[in-house]
Amino acid sequence: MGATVKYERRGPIGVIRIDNPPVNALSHAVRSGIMEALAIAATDDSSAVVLFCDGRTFIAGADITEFGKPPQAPSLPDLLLTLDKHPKLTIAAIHGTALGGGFEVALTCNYRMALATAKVGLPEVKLGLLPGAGGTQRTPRLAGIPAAVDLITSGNPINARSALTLQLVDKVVDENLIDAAAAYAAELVEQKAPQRQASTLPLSLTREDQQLIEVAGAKLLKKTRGERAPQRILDCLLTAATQPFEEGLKREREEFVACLADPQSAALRHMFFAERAAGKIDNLSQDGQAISIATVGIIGAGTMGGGIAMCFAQAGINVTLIDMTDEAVSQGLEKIAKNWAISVKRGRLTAAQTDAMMANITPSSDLNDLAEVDMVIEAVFENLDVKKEVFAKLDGICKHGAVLASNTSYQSIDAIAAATTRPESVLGMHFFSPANVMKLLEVVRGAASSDTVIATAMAVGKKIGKVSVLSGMCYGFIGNRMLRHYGREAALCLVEGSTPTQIDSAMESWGMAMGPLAVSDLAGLDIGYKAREQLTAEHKGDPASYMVADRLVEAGRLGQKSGAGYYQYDPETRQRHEDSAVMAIVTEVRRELGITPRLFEDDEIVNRLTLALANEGAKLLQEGIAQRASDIDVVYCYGYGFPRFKGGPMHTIESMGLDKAVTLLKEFQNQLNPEHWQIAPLLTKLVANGGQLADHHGV
Ligand code: 3H9
Repeated sequence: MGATVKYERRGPIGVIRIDNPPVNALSHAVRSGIMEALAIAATDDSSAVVLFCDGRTFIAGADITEFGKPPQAPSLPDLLLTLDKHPKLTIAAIHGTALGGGFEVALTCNYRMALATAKVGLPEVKLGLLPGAGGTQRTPRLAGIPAAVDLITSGNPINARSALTLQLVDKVVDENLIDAAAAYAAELVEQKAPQRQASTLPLSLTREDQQLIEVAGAKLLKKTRGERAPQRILDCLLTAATQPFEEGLKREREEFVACLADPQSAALRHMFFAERAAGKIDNLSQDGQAISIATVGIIGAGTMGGGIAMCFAQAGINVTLIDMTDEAVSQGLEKIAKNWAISVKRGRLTAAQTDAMMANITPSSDLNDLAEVDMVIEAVFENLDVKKEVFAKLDGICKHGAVLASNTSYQSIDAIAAATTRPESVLGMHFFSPANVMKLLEVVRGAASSDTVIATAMAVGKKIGKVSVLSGMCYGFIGNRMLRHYGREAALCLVEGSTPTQIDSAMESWGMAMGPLAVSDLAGLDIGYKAREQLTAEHKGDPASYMVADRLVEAGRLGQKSGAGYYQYDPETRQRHEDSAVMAIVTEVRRELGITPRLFEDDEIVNRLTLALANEGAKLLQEGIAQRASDIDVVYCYGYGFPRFKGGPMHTIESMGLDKAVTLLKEFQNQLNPEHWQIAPLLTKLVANGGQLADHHGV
């Protein structure tokens, strides 16, 4: 039967035991092994069969690495057909996470027992897929349409007790799962319990269910911004409620195959592996072991420092939150309390939980209180001299071995480290605003940063729920360095003839969470303005790319906070509206620059903005600033609202074809400012060699 599946006996009960680390995915070997074991159990003298997994979890789904490869029999649907019609009573014994195809195996068994700590779910939608082995047909038959809509369109797992309430699980135990499952099987045999098949349970469509599906469809359309899998799931659920089981299975199969062939699923599967790869650091030396972090000092109790403090306190790590004065730090604490109170109001946290989290934060206005902390994160004003001063002080205060991190967005980690006598302990930890919400953390390696501090920052990032990406040192690190090129092209499209509405709508229809000019308004146009004031003319770049923004600020239009920026904002709803005053400024700038406005196609806007990002991304990869192309995709999807179903800027050009991307870049180079469109040599090299970005390692 192979190494991954064994069939054994516990007295009268047959046990199919799966052992395919790390997550018991349903690889070809596992499917074949279960098929063989079912055949033996069908003819031996066992009275019932228990399906059980070794290791940390029940089956966590189909083997995602097999998607896109030639199919190998038995397929999961064929295996489940055999399981459904098995002559013996079948029981799934669930621990860890029964997900996707794994949960579909369990749903096909006659009964399900779970450990209280287990979770079950159908997360396929997060991979641009739908449950393709009966999940959309069996779930509503067991739990009803409303629960099935929720479970399958959200993809979020539920715990064992909720699954029990929904009748997706029949029994929950606290310990000794395999013993309890064998005893449960014996008891069911003793009671002559029927071989209950979810496939034979009745289901009909009530008016309420129909309405619910319609409302869910409309909501999802808005929320998922063009993702196709959620709508396909609703279609399958509708079929489940209106057609016989076999018809439903047929429909589900068709929709699953369509999803699998859809580029959205390829992008989402790329992101699944990209997120996991991002946490791995290439070439880490032997001594690069993460140290344990129990206490953290955060300097700066403003929006950023406060948000970072929340992340640590939520993860149960003690925080000393510092600001210049007691008053400033209490204001920071008040804001944190307010944010958590909103979460309590929305039912996401309990008051007891927020009390405990608040108790993890100790306020202080004395840097000396950081003498014993394991890690310090500085989040003060974005000014190199101020940061250097803080680090010089920390050098005299903090214990040996403490990790000293700066939350800078742009400043040189090397210059900051040079202010201390221990540059090996210094690195960048760049959080994104609002830090308690945004999942991205850029871990920035300075020239002297030790492998230990890098490994520690990556590990602590995971602990506080961030997706951490390693970046080398350059101005703006990975994300903001690329963003300059994206922002430049948005501004240039505007002066060349487009409008704020066309630019933002083009990018939003393509899938961005928010268009670039609306994002600038949200962040505050004064921020870029002040940053430019500190730059030389050369660093500021092409004046055409910031003249409109400068004039908006000078006219008092700072963005949403002043009620107007690239748009006029409704004070009540914050809805944006076009404003003729903005177009008057744009017209004036066009005249000064001698530009005759031309008509824009949305495609040009999308191509210019995404290729500007990807071209700079390729340069970062070539310079070794990013470890791998997929890390850049993680940065963009988690830090900049890039749609996951497009897979990030690097996946976007990889999937359009690097040759086509280079052809477009050459066109831009010929038609637009060639200085802006210097093609990354890595891209031309890969096109010449027929190579892929995914194969190139930046370090
Ligand atoms: C499906 O089932 C379709 C069916 O309906 C229909 C079929 C016809 N396959 O996340 P971790 C790897 S679609 C292959 O770090 P954790 C993962 O890449 C599937 N590999 O651990 C990583 O590898 P590495 C529906 C997989 O403890 C390692 O395992 N199921 C799979 O934080 C550890 O993973 C899902 O979408 C897989 N299915 O979390 C569940 N899963 O060490 C996807 C994991 O080389 N999985 N790997 O980087 C998960 O959500 C999490 O992995 C899980 C564990 C919660 C299980």
